[in-house]
Amino acid sequence: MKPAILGGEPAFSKPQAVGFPLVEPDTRSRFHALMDSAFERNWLTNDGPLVRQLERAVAELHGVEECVSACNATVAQMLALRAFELGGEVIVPSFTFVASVHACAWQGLTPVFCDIRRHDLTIDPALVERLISPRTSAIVGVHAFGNVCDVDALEEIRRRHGLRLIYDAAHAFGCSSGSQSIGGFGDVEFLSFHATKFFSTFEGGALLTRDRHLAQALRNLRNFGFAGYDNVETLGLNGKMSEAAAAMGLASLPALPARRERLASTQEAYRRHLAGVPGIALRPAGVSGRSNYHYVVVEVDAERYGVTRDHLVEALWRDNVLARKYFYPGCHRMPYYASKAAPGPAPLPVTDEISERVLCLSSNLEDVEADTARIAALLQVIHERAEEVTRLCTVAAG
Ligand code: T4K
Repeated sequence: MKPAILGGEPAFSKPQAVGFPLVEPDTRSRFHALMDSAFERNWLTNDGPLVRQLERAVAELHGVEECVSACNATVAQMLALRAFELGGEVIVPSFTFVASVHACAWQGLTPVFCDIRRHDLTIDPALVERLISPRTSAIVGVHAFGNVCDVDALEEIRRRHGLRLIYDAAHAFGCSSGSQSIGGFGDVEFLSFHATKFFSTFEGGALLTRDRHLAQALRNLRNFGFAGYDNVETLGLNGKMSEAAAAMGLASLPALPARRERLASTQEAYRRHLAGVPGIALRPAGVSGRSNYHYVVVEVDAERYGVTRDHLVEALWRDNVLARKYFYPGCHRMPYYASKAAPGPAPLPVTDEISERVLCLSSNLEDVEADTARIAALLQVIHERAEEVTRLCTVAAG
């Protein structure tokens, strides 16, 4: 096999994207039937019957009393922050998708960046403790790639300091800490149902909580602040989910057990095939407990591999393997946040190191065994021809 960057034919004729939507043929036909029912009812949004049905199903699946759907996870997080009327500073990991931080900043809160733990890439409770100041009002933990945060340690910190604790569970649909499902940790957790996620409603998200009063406040906030007809009690916005989005979610639910199994065997196939490639390590899924196996996260040790992570990503794209650098750079290095930090970005050594080393590969492959073998073979050849690959990447960049 000759990598495309060295003049070979691309290893894949079609792009292999990290975010390929997971849509089985049965899911499609169920979706069409549910959409027909919505058209027959002539009820398309505003807390419709499909939305309510989906909320009940997602709550049940996660073992919590309340699920409040939203138009996406970013808005869901904003609703949670607004419901608690937070001010001041929020402690948040820098190693996350920027939405987790933007949602705080949109609410006028100051994000205080915290480093992560190397073994599971989630916020480090020992460091959270050191960042707490009189201005701190909340902690946002992110269940990165489905690894659930150290919920016990964070709960203990929150109690002792009287803070709000919110979990970004965008990656963690159906995941658990030990045997306990996500959904009931902290004050509230929110999911993303974006098209690229394990469970999708095209765009969408949801807030999970055990607190009925909080759930009612969130429902009012997502509907412009209305508490009944003509009665606006709070500063709300439009965060509603449509019936089309809910139809997609309901259509997907029966497919989830098989989808999860398929993703688990995809991870296993990657693990087998990548095992012999020097300097390449598949990060374990489900460090905290049950995983949905959606993100295939690879760590590149550039010294052993011979090619940097960035050059590897560049080479892979030429072969139609559309690897993504989730999450690079750390949010504290993004110009918008770095320029605000005084006297400069906080030192976050683990975030800096990990964000230079990780990449994600597609988990939605047509032929799991053959495709993972081909991707591993490609990584092996790139390693063997490291010098040439690096030279060509450098020339292209210069
Ligand atoms: N917190 C965390 C930890 C998150 O990861 C996210 C979002 C959020 C909060 C916020 O959730 P939402 O507000 O979005 O519900 C994507 C997604 O847009 C974003 O939802 C996701 N995390 C993030 C990790 O990835 P991009 O801009 O990197 O993805 P994009 O659009 O380039 O798609 C990735 C790949 O997927 C593309 O190469 C092509 C493929 N793709 C994508 C779509 C949308 C398809 O094949 N079909 C498609 O329909 O952000």
